[in-house]
Amino acid sequence: MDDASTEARARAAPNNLDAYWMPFTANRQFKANPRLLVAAEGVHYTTADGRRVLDGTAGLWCVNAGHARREIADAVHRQALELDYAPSFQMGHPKVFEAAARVASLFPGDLDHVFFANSGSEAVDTALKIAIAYHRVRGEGQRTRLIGRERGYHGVGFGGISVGGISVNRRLFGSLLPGVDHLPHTHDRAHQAFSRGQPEWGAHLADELERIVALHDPSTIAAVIVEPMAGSTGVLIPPQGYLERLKQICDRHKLLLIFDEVITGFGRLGASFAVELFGVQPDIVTFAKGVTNGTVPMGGVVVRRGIYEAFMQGPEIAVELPHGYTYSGHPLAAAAALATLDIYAREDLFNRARGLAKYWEDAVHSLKGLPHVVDLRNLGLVAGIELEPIPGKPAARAFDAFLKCYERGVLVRTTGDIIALSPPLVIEKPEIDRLFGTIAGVLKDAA
Ligand code: PXG
Repeated sequence: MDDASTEARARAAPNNLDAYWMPFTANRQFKANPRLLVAAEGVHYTTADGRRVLDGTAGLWCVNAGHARREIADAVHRQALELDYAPSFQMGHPKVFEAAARVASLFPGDLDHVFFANSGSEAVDTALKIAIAYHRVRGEGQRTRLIGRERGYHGVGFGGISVGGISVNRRLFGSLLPGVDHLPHTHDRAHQAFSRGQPEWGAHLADELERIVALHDPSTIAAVIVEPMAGSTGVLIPPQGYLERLKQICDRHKLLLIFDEVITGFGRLGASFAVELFGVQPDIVTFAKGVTNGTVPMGGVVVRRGIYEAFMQGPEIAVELPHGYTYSGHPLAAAAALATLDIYAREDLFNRARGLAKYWEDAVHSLKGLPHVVDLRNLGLVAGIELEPIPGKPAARAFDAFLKCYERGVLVRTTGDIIALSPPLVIEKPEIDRLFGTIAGVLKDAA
């Protein structure tokens, strides 16, 4: 290629949407009609055509303290100048130790050791590997099976899609991990529709774990992984007593219980984590997203002390867990995490979310009776609005609502025919009114 055409291509690049293969996006639809965000502040985005859009989704469930927080931006900037990168293997830097201690301090009991990754998917892979390896180092290497749940989302690594239960995320990708089974999901509209908070019906669905355990024999099972509240699949709220029962069955058979708190962590449910909200203590917790307020990629795994200690044996110079990432505990992510945790504490944002949850719940359920609304669900600052699918066109009704809301200045997320909402925890009541007022208008106009 000659110089002139290279230059021409470079000049054209800013307006060329072709090269970027967008994740989890209808690429052709998007590129024909792009939705570009160019700035953000507080609970609003600014679009490329200069419109302000209310962020009903905290980005992708991650910007819990609201956008453009100066303290976080300054901390990241300072860190990049002071120590841009430090090797994560066999070397350390102060902020990653501090970040681990600060994350651990949000958990009760002996959930007190933290392994860092760079995303929720990596956190899930890490948790599954630790669970299997834990049994192995204790001399129970036959415990290799993993139990997930239908409609579960645990990111997109092979481990995550194997234990995950969303079939469209699995079907293109071959045979996945062997030795995986799934619990049934906990959602049943016939018994639960329009529940406020946790549905009363469904705790017994945890007993399905007994059936699975009997089938495979408990001595072959390493761990059970669930989202305490399933987010991506369309906001499935755990029935009252369900998680408690799951925990009892895991304890009875010595299965590790993993809570995937990538979405539910850092105040989303009106508590630090679902562990705190439900008072159920798993053995391993994954987190990501809100740990840095979405500013710098970071994820991680919190484990009980006994799990960490099980690995701390053998020669002292031996690597105890052959696992980790170049960017585990990256200095910029650690700096962002510390600044983010400071904001959460200083502004008491988890309690703020709890305080707003009732207002939010009433706003969610004000949509009852609108055209095609077949269910409404809520917990903390999360909502699921389930719409009747257009016959023969699954997901089309919700996607249309997403586009119309965006045109009217409100960003929502959809999955199938469910609208999922999860605003920054700093949202104000008039903004909640605007969010639901806009959705109500769109649903009425589309009818
Ligand atoms: N576990 C859970 C419970 C998640 O929700 C992941 C793992 C994976 O995280 P990463 O950082 O690898 O994407 C997630 C991610 C949505 C949506 O709109 C949800 C997620 C990601 C993108 C969109 O529901 N959750």
